[in-house]
Amino acid sequence: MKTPNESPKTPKRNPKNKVTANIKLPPVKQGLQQHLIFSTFKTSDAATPRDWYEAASYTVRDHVVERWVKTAESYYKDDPKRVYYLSLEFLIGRMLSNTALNLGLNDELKEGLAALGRDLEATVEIENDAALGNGGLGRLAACFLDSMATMDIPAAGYGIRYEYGMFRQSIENGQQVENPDNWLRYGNIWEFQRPEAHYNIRFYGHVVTYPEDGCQAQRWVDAEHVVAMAYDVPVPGYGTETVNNLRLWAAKAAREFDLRHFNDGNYERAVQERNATESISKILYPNDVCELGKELRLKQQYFFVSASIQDILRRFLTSREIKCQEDWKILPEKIAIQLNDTHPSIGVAEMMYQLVDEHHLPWDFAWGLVGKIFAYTNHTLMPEALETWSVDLFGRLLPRHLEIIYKINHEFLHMVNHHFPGDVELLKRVSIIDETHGRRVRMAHLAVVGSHTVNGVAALHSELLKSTLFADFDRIYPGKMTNVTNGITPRRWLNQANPGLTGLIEKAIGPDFKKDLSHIKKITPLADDADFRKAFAQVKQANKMRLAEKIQKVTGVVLNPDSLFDVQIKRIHEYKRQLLNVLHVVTLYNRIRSGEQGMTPRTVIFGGKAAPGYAMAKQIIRLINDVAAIVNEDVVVGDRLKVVFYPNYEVSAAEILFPGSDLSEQISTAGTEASGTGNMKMALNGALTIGTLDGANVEIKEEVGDENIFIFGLTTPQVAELKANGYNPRDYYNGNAELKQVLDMIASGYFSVEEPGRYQNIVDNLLNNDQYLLLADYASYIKTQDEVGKLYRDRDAWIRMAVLNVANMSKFSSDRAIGDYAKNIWHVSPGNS
Ligand code: B0W
Repeated sequence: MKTPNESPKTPKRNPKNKVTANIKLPPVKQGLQQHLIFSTFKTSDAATPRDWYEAASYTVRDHVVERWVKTAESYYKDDPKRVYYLSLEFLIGRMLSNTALNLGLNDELKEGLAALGRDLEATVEIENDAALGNGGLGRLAACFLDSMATMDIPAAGYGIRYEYGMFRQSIENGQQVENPDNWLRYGNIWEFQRPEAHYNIRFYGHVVTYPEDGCQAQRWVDAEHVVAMAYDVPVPGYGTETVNNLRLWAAKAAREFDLRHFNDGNYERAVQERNATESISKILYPNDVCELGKELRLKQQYFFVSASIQDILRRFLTSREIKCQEDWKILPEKIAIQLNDTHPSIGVAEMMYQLVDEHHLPWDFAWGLVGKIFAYTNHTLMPEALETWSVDLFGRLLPRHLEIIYKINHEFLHMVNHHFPGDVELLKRVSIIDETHGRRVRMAHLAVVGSHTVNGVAALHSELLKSTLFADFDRIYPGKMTNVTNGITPRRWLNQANPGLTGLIEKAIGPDFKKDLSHIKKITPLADDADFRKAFAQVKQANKMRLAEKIQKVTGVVLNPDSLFDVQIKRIHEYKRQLLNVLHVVTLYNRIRSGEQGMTPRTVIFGGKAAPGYAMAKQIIRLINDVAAIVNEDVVVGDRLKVVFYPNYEVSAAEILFPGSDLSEQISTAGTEASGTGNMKMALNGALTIGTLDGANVEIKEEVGDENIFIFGLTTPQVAELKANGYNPRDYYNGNAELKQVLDMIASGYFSVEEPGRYQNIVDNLLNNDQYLLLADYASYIKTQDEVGKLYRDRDAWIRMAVLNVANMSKFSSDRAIGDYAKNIWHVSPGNS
């Protein structure tokens, strides 16, 4: 049997032709010189910094390609079970520095560049971030790729090669302005176009029924075609030869589609249609945690999922002979597919489509396979993030898939009815089709029904999934819901971002922690070693100076590096409560203005993007900037308080911000942040957390100990109780003089004299609604911040706590998270390739 639509012909392999057997690469310095001439066509006199970046990238790339080919060959030969991570987002950031680090080439590259009169840091800075993601969910996918390669798991990522990634944020007159992220303007050395790996993706058309083997079969006809073309990006593991693949799909117009109009002489129309088709992979939607019902977005999802599943099946089929139905049985032993949120959950229907319509397997048999292949990760409980699509739109775009979903739903509801007879309300609640809001397809329900395992991303979140969002499903499928707490890759977030701290730890306990973070625990006794604490403090100070320099360069604000660097960097969202942080800033400002002495000097740094259509989030950015303008200019304040909004927060900025932070703000309303991963990056870089008992903060507290973290605010049950009993924010406003003063100032236009009513809506919202309970948590937050300020003055005690935070971070390595997925969900063993 052969995969339909398959155009790539996988060449027959002859093991004697191994190209990798005798490759010998020149030393890095020589590679740089050669690539400068042969790849960039420049002499060293004429070379620009970009030419040097390119020469360095080509040089490092040669090394990665060598291992990449070997890995691909070994996977082909050994035919292990493969893990496929499907994600609409991969926030991978810069490639050169990370690849050099993972391949162990950093020192050689630094020396090679230095010998040629170039600086490594300046060279890597030329590279644009690959910002193919919004925030935590996309960065998690990138960290997971790093861990899977590092742990020698035969895995691949699949996503979209957006021509424009996450918008670039600039701040003009205090307001967010979105600019296109033309990251591919100068080409991308790290991707390999694979013209031979392309698939037809279909949209629209209709379904016809025809007889087949005495039954009725369906066929999707008259569809429009788009071509998905592969671009491959290497994913090198750390301290291993393994280099996995990230395959990103770009939309290309199908050739015959164009020619029709060209032949009619209607060139313009042909070009327009080509552009419309190719727009599928044009932009990443900047839409973190909020529903977006755009047709193009559904097209994006189906486009990349269909291409990926066709590719997965093509690979499965070319590695074995499939003659009969029986031969398909091993499919779940050979592939595991992880759905990164509901965005790729159409994959459940697409797999059925491929198996039943294209490969002519019986429905029940195919459904049996699907149920062993897919697993789904949920990343949020926010109702506004739960994807649904109108049945009309869905049926127009993917008529056959809608039929398939109806059939899946029919059989699912039948099963539920069998186990819970007569519970009509239950059937309504769990149906994949929501009949109560104008007939919509609930993608989360499709994902749950089609997956063998569903996981949340932190212990609390997974418990809440079971008790709220998926409570019915937990009854229907006992044991299907589980937890895998998120993690971060220590390669990028410690080794690469914080070479100072890495060097210090390595000197103390040796290099093992770099490959296996559990070794970092060995620094625990050094928290009581005065010399170590001193060295630790020096590293932190140097990182703060580096950050202060960068901030001065991008914002013009001069910082006092001896002040407490209090940092909140993440997407701007009401539930993350950047506003609560602002209320604290204004409280401090008022205390300074009222003559209070002896306060700990602070620099409060914010960073993050607001979705362009999220008016309240944009208002919050503006308020931060307006407050900063007043506070930073006030001579009474001096350098006791500074406020900074760091523009265009992205992965490369994060690499400077995390190591330079003293205090990590993780202050979401309890029960709203699924996990958070910035909280882990901060603590690993020696910042102390001020946070609520939310998301992974709960587990960070467990690891570092109650005495090494600042916890405040209502717990999840308390939040629920307060809301149930009728929360009245005005009670808190009237009962707290400092809070009242702060809100009155903001409402009266103190920070917006040219437009006094500018923030009336923010204050009205807090006083009349306050969905995220800022006012209820204010007093506790302020009190805890006061303790933070006090403790910071005892620098030695502070550093001791910071050391203990670093020492206890091993749970939050993405290697641990991937170990959990491998063992409990994918059933693959690390290093079995
Ligand atoms: C991201 C994007 C979109 C969208 O574009 O529509 C919708 C939802 C998300 C999203 N991101 N949902 N949850 C997240 C974040 O995921 C990370 C990684 O698990 C968690 O640490 C965060 O708590 C969660 O908000």
